[in-house]
Formats: sequence, C-alpha cells, structure tokens
Amino acid sequence: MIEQTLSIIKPDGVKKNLTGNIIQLFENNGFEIKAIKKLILTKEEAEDFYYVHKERPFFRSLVDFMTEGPIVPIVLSRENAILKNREIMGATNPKDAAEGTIRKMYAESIERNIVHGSDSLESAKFEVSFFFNYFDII
Ligand code: IDP
Ligand code: MG
Repeated sequence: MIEQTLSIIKPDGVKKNLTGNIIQLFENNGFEIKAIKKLILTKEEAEDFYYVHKERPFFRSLVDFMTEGPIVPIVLSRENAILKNREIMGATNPKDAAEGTIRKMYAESIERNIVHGSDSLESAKFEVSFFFNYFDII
C-alpha cells in the first residue's frame, strides 16, 4: 500500500548540516518528497506534537530539545512508507541502531537522535496534518 509518513529532521540534524544528506537518503530509498518546510516550534506546539509522551520522565527535556532551533518536517510517500522510514532511521537509541541507519551514523544520544518518524498509520495522519494542510501536499 502507498502510504504517507511524517519525517522531521530535528534541531541537531539541521544544526549539523545533515538536511541535504538525509533528503538524499530518502530519495535513494524510493521515497517521494510530497511536502517540506523549515520552522521553529514553540514550546506549546512541541508539547502538542509529543502529547503521547507527556507523562514520560524525558518529556520536558524532549520539548526543550525540539524547540532549541529550526526543524525540517517532511511528508514522505512510498510503498510501506511508515515501516520503511522507521527502518532507515534506526532504533531510538543510536547504541541499538543497525549499521547504515541515520541514527547509527549521526545521532549523539537517545534524545538527540537526528530524526523523527511516524510509527503507525494513525500517528502519520495526525503528524502530517500537524504541519501541513491538504493543499500543501503535492
Ligand atoms: P522514536 O522517535 O524512535 O519513535 P519515541 O519512544 O517515540 O522514539 O520517543 C520520542 C523521542 O523522545 C525520541 O526520538 C527521543 O528524541 C526522545 N526519547 C525517547 N526515549 C528517551 C529517553 O529515554 N531519554 C531521553 N529522550 C528520549
Ligand atoms: Mg515515536
């Protein structure tokens, strides 16, 4: 099934000038870029985006990290986009991430891990519409 998923190049990835590399990796893996932008989240927006984690001990720190600089949200599309993107991102903790994955190559820590990716059809729908309107997605 052709799906859409939301990727975000997080503030650490943008700061390290990895935006181009990561987009290239998506295209090399058969993803189409359907929409893309650069913005800085407010604390309130970051809290809303990560509401599923609001009871977790790392929530405050995650919100601070995600608002420390620009991010690049990207709508990606391909066959099995959600799972495939999770594959090329690698595990949340870069120590556990497989060789060749984005997080293995570039992430500093379990928190500062370069990219976000939707984890289900339901979250992809919520996350894509968090950043993009229907008419932004080409
Ligand atoms: P995911 O990004 O691989 O889907 P989630 O469990 O959904 O991982 O966590 C969301 C984000 O919260 C992670 O990408 C990471 O930035 C941060 N995070 C997750 N677990 C921890 C932790 O144990 N300590 C600090 N930050 C964490
Ligand atoms: Mg997640």
